[in-house]
Amino acid sequence: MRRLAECRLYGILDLSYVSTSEVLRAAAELIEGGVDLIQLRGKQQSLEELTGLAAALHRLTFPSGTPLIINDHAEIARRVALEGVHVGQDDPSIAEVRAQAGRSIVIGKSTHTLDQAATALRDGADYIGFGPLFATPTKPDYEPIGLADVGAVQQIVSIPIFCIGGIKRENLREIVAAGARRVVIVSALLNAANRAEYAREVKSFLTSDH
Ligand code: 3NM
Repeated sequence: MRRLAECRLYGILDLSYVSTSEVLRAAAELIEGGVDLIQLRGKQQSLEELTGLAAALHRLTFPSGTPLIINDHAEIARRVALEGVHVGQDDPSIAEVRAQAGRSIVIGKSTHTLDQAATALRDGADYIGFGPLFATPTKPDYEPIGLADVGAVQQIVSIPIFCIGGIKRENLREIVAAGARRVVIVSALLNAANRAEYAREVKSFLTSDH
């Protein structure tokens, strides 16, 4: 299984962009394009439906060595042998998620300020999301934080930091120039005409010298 430290491009299978019947195909395309880490995110689906999807996805991600993370539901980590759980600021604490999963898993936390990033590190997160850098249709009610703290967060947090929010091929250069090493891309990747090619280009940019 790929270690978090090696992960640079994180793709989220957000069920508001891919239908449940398309999600396995989308996952295969992301894996083909070299996405390092995959999350399943479904805000409208039931626990039962997400459990079934997570199990099917895991049969695809596991052999490829790609960690599979479930958004929000530690309960699903009890039922399916996926690799981790991602939680937001209003969700149960990292300690509660670890206890609920009942086994060793990766836990990621969404953070939106330097203070929240430092707190997530102290609380035992394995990685953080940091954003939204730009306005995003995926979380339209979130105020973008811009690039000002992208360099600073790398100085205060020793775990992997995945910048998120409005990231696409066109603005990758400025994000990397601001100090980002890792990114999450949701809509730009899922809406791409060729997802594997899109992922490959982003990954190649992230892993080349600048
Ligand atoms: N979390 P897109 S921003 C799911 O800042 C999510 O915590 C965010 O989607 C955060 O790549 C975001 O389509 C949406 O902008 C990212």
